Amino acid sequence: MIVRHLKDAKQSQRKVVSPDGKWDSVRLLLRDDNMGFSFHITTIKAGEELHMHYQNHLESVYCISGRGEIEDLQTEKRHRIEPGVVYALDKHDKHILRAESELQLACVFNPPLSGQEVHNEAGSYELV
Ligand code: 9YT
Repeated sequence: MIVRHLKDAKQSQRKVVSPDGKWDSVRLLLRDDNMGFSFHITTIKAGEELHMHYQNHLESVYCISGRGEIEDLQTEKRHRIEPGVVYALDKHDKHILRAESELQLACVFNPPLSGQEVHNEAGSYELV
């Protein structure tokens, strides 16, 4: 069994800050944990806009707190993000995430991140 506390993970290398300072993420479960997915608590700063396209991963995101929107760049449809909403990028959907207030999100990646990934120019993570 694996048991961890967010407050301890925040004080460790599990916490990563994006190079542009727009978000940080505490990777509570990573590939080495052999769960078949990784699990992250991600915080996006108020007013930020992230362009992402996870070509190599499936991702599902649950909003714990904050308000924003996600825009599906294929359909141009915008969906409200607020506590209780989950979105799943089941088609490797190219999207923009906008944080109107600070967003706290629980994110799951399949395949799991190893912890070393950074976004490439396409807003994607390479497979490690
Ligand atoms: C909201 C979102 O796409 N989060 C991705 C996870 C986070 N950027 C991380 O841990 O790398």
